[in-house]
Amino acid sequence: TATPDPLHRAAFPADFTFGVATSSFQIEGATNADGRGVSIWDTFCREPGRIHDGSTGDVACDHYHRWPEDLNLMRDLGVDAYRFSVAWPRIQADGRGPANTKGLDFYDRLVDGLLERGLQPHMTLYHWDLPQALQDIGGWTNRDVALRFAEYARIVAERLGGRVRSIATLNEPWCSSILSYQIGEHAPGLRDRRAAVAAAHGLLLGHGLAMREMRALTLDADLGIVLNLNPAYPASDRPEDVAAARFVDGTFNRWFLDPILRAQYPQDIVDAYGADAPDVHSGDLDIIAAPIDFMGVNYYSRSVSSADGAIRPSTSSYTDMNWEVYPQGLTDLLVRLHHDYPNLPPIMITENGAAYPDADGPDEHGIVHDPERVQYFQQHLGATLNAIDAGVRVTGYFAWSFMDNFEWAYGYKKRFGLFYVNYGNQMRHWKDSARWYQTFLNAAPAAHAPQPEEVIAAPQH
Ligand code: GBH
Repeated sequence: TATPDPLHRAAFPADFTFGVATSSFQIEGATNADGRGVSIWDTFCREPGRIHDGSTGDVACDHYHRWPEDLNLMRDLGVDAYRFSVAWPRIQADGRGPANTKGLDFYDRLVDGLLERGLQPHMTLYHWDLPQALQDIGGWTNRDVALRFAEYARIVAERLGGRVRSIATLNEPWCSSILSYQIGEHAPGLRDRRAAVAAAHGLLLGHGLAMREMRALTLDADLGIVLNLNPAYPASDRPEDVAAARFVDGTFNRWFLDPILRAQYPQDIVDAYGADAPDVHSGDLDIIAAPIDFMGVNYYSRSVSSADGAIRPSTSSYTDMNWEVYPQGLTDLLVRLHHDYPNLPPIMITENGAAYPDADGPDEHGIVHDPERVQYFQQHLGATLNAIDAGVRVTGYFAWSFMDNFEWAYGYKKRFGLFYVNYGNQMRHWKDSARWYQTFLNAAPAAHAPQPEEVIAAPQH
C-alpha cells in the first residue's frame, strides 16, 4: 500500500501524540549515584559472554547528568511527548522498604524539566532493571516480588503521578520472562521454561496489583501496560504451518493479551506448556484483568513460521538486528487487536524503530546520514495511519529511540537513535531521521503553529 507523500502530522488526528522513547538502564549510567542499588542488569553485564561487546551500563549515555541537554534536544526536535522509565533500584535499592528520596528527586526534576519545555511525560515503571536483591529470592517467579512491585508503583505514583500523562506498569513482559528465564539472552540469563512461565505470571500479577494500588490514588494519568507484539504469519496455507504460526502467536501475543483483556490464559498454550503451565491462584486472573486506560504496543517486525521453524522471506530487507522490515505487519496487528479484543482500550504505539550501523558517523557538518531509518519511520507511520483509517483507536506514536543507547545483549554496537551518540565524548548528533521527524512534526495544521504572542513570550533557553 502506498504511503501518502509527503507524510506529515496533519494527516493524523489533531490530538494524536508524537514522541520519542528511552529506558532507564539503556541511557542513564551513574549506576552508583545517590543511593541506587544493584540491578540484575548490572550483575548480568559482569558475567563473561553475556554482552556481545563486553560493555556495561555504568556510563551509557550519561543521561543521569546530561538530562537537561537531552530534554533541550527533544524540545528542538518538536515532539509532544517523552516516554522514559524509572529505575526501581534508584527508588528502593533492595526493592523493598522506604523510598530513597534522592532517587525520586531525579525523576521529579526530569518530569518538571519536561513540563517546563512543554513536553508530556509518559512514565514506565519497569523496563527490566529489577533490584538484584529481589532476583536473589527468585525474581518474578516469587509471588512476593509482585507484591513488592505494587508497593514500588504506589511510591512512584504518589510522588509523580499527578504530573505525568500516562503510567505503564511493565515494558514487554515477554522479554522479562521468556527471553530472560527461558531463552537466557537477557538478565537473569536462565534456561528454564517452567521458571519463565512462572515469571510471566508473576509479572502479570505484579501489573494487576500495581494497577489496583495506583487506581486507589485517583490520578489524572492514564494507566496501562506495554506489550511487545509480534504478528505471526504462516509460511504457507499448509495446516502444519498455520499451526506453527498459531503457536508463535500464542506464546508471544495471546499469552499476555488474553489474561489482561479476557481474564484467561489461552488454552492451546496452557496445554502446550503442560507441566510448565503456571500455578494460578484463585483471584489472580481478576487482578490481572483490571481495566486499563491504554494498551501500549511495541512493534518492530513480524515472524513467519513453518512446521520446520522460522522462515526469512528472501525478498524483504532487514535491519542491523536482522529483523525484517514489514510495515504491513503493524497495520495487520492493530486491526487484529481491534477485532479480537472487545475490551481493548485505545492503543499507544510506545515503541517502533530500527537499528542501522550508521557506520560513517557524523559528516563534516556533524550530521549522520541514515536513509534506511528515515524510510522505516515513514513506512511505519503510514502503516499506523492505515490502521486509524480502518477504525482502530490509536492515540500516539513513540519512536524508539530518542538516541543511540545500550542495546541489551548487543551492547553499544546496535544503534536505534534519532540522535547519534559519540560514546567517546558523549556528544549527541542529529541524524537525518531526526531532521525528517522534525519536519514531519512541524508541517502541522495552523492550529499547531506558534501564535505571534507565544513567539514574543518564548522563554530564553
Ligand atoms: C524493545 O525490545 C525494548 O523495549 C527496548 O528496550 C529495546 O532497546 C528495543 O526494543 C530494541 O531491541 O521473532 O523470535 O526474532 C524489543 C524486543 C524485538 C523481542 C523483536 C522480540 C523478535 C523475536 N523484541 N523480537 S523473534
